[in-house]
Amino acid sequence: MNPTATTPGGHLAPRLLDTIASLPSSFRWGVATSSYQIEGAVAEDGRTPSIWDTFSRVPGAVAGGDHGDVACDHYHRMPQDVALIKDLGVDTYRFSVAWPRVQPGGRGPVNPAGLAFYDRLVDELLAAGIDPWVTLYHWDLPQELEDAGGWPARDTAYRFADYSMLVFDALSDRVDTWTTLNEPWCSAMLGYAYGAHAPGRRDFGAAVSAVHHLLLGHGLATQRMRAAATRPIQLGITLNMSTATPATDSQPDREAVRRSDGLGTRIYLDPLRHGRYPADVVADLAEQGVSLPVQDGDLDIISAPIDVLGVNFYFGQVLSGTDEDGNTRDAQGAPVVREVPLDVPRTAMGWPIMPEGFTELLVRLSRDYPGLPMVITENGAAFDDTADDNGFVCDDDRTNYLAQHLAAVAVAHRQGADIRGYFAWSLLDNFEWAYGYDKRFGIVRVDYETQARTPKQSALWLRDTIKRVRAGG
Ligand code: IFM
Repeated sequence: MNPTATTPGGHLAPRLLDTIASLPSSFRWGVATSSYQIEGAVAEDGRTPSIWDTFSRVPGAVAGGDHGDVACDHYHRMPQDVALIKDLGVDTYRFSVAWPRVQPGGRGPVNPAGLAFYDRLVDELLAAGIDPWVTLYHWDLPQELEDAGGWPARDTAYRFADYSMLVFDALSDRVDTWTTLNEPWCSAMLGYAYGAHAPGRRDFGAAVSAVHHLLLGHGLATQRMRAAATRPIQLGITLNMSTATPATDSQPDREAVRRSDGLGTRIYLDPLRHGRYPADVVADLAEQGVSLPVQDGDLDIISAPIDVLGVNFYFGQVLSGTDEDGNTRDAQGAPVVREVPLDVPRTAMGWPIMPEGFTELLVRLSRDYPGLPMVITENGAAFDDTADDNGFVCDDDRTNYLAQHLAAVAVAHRQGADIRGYFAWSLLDNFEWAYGYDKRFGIVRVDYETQARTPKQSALWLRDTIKRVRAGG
C-alpha cells in the first residue's frame, strides 16, 4: 500500500465516521467485480463469444471502440489480485462466472479448462482467508443463445438453470453464497429496450419478456441449487434500485414515481417475494400493448425462497410526470417520466449523489419485503481520477462518496433494516460497459498500459474503516 497517504479520509467529518462506526462488528465487508469487466482472455481455454464480445464490435456501441479482450487481464493475474483483496482486509470477494467460459455456446457439457479458472480462484481466495461469493450471471450471455432468441425466449431460462448447476456442482463444496443474476433490469431494459447494452435491441415487448424469463431462470436455478445442496448455503439475487422522489406533490409527478418504481423495483421484488406481478404495472404494460409471458406455475418457481437480497445502489432521482411544456404524454403518446436536473454534486457518470435516498430505499425495502436479509452487493462511484508519478490517486471525491453511503447504510441499519454487509464497486478500474475504460469505478487504479495496480486513497480509507468497525468503533 502507498505510504504517501498517511491519513486516508482525514478530511471527512468525524460525525460521519462515528455513524459508520455504529455498524455491527459482525458486518460483512467485500469488494465486487464481474467477469467480462476484468478478465480479458476472451478466446482462451475454450471460451466462446458472449453478447458483449459481439456488441463491443458494433461501431459506436462502446465509447472509444473499447472491448473486453484484455480488460484488467485478471485471467492471467488472478493470484496477484487475490493478494490485493487480502491487503484490503475485506472478508468476502464477489465475482461473476463467465457462462461462455464454463459452457461454451451456452449448451451441453462443462468445459473443464474454463471451469478450472474459477476452481483455482476459489481455492486462492480460501487460502487467503476470503469467502468467495459467486454471481452466476453478470451479463455475458453466450452469443449462440442470443442467436436463438436471447432472454426474450423462454428456453434461455432453462439453459441458465442447466449452466448454473454445472458451476454449483463444481464449486458448492467451497462456496457458501450464490447470487443468480446481477441487475436483471439492466439485462432486460438496457439490453433489449434501449439498445444501450448488449445485445443492443430496441424492442420494449422483448424487454418485458426478458424480465419474466430472467426471473424464471433465477427461480429454476434457485430450486435446483437448493435441492442439490449438501450443506448450508445462501442463495439470492442482486437488484439495482434507486429512490425516486416526485418533483412536486402533483398527480403527474407522483404517477411518474409510481411508474418508475413499478418497472424498476416492484416488477422484480413482488414476484420474487409475493409470488405475483404488481397489478398496476401489468395494467400499464397492457396499455402499451405488452404483456409478461407468464405460464402456469411460473410464479411459484420465481418465488422460491431466497436467503439474501443483494442491493446495488448508485444514485437517487427526482422525477416529474410532465415535460418542460407541461405535457403528460410524449409524441408517441407514452406517459412522461422525466428526470428533473438537481443542484447536487454528480459523479463522472453524471449520476446525482443522494446518499439520503439510499437510507430511504433500504428502510422501504425492509418494510415492503420483510424477512429478507440484505447485503449491499455494489456501491461506488466513477470520478475523473488523476494519478501521481507513482500511480497513486488521492480520490477525496470517491472516499467521500463511500463514506456518505456507508453512513447512509448505518442509519438504515439503526432504523431497523436488516443489512448484513457492504461491497464496494469495484475492486479495480475496469470495462464500464458502453462507457468503456474511460469511467473508473475502482478503489484500486489500473494502468491499462502496464496493468499495474495501485490502491487509491479510497482503498486505504476503506481498509482502515473496516478495521475500526470490526474493533467495535
Ligand atoms: O459497472 C457496473 C456493474 O457491472 C453493474 N452495476 C453498476 C456498475 C456501475 O455502472
